[in-house]
Amino acid sequence: MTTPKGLKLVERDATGVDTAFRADVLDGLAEAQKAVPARWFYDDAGSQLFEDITQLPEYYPTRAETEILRGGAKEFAELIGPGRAVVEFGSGSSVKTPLLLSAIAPSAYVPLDISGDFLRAAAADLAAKFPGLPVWPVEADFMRRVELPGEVEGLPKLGFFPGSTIGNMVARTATDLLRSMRETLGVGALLLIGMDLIKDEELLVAAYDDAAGTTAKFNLNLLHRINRELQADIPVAAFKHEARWNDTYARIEMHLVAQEDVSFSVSGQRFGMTAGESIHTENSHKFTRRTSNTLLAAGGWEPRARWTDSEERFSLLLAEARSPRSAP
Ligand code: AVI
Repeated sequence: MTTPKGLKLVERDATGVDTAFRADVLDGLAEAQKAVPARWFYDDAGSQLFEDITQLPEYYPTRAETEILRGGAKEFAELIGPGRAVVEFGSGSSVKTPLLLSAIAPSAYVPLDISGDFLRAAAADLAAKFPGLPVWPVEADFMRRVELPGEVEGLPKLGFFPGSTIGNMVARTATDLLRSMRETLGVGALLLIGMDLIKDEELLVAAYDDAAGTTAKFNLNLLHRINRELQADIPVAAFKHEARWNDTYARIEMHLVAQEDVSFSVSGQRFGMTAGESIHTENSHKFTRRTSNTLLAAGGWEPRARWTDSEERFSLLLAEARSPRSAP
C-alpha cells in the first residue's frame, strides 16, 4: 500500500488564523447583502454535517448520483478507459469514489481538498479499500490551478467532481473553476462532473430545509466556526436557517436570518443587523441539459456523454478538455 502524503498549502497568520477565511468573512459582512462564501462550511464539523445531509430522506442528489454511478460502470469503462490518474476535486465520498474507481481501473488517485484532517481520513479509507492503488492527497484550494504530485505527471487524467458542487458557484466563478481544472489537468484530460437538475420547487426547498433540522445545523455551524476561529461573538441563537428558490437564477439560496436586531464583532470589527436581515451563505444552482453543456463549453470542456438517474433528478456529464484552437 502506498502511504498517503499531504501537501499543505493553506495560509495562516502568526496566530493560526486562516487569512483567506478572515478576509472573506470581513468583506462579506461589509456588503449590503451580507454573504459568506459556501466553501467555508467545510471545517471538520461542517464536513461531518454534510455527510449527515447526504443521508437525509429529502436530500435526493447523493442517492440519485450514486444510482447513476452504479448503473454506468460498463459505459464509464468504455468511454474513460483504464490507467488514468483520477483527480477528485473534494476529498471524496466513501460510496461514490469507490464505485468510479472500481469501474475504470485507474493507476492513481489524487484527492484535493481544503479541509486537511477530513482529506487525510478519506484518503486513508480509500487506500485501505484499494490496496494496490497509489493515493496522493493534496491539501489545496482547488479554485486555483493546483500543482499535482510529480508521481502522476505523465499519466492521462480524469477529473472527478461529483455532487453538483459546481452548482454552489455563480456562473462566473463556475467558469473560472472549470478553466482552473483544465489548467490543473491539461488538454486532453477528461472530466466527470455531477450537475443537479431543475425540478419542482417544493422538492428542491425540502432538500435544503429538512424536517430533522440537519441542514439548519450545517448552515448555523458557519457562525460557530466564525466565532471559534475569528475571535467573534455572533449570537448564533438569534439566527434562523432559511432555504429559498430564486427562479431568476435557477438556484436554491440558503440564508441565516436575524430574528432580532443584533450587533457583534469579528476580528475586532463591529457589525450590526436588523431583524429580518440575512447573511447569504450558499447558492445551489440547478441545471438543464443545455445550461450544463453551455457552462462546460464556457470553461473549455467539450461535453462527450451524459447520464441521468431513473427519475431524471440529477445528471452526470463526461467532458474533454479541448485544445484552445478547437473552437471556431
Ligand atoms: C455540496 N453541495 C453540492 C451541496 C448542495 O446540494 O448544494 C451543499 C448543501 N447545502 C445544503 N445541503 C447540501
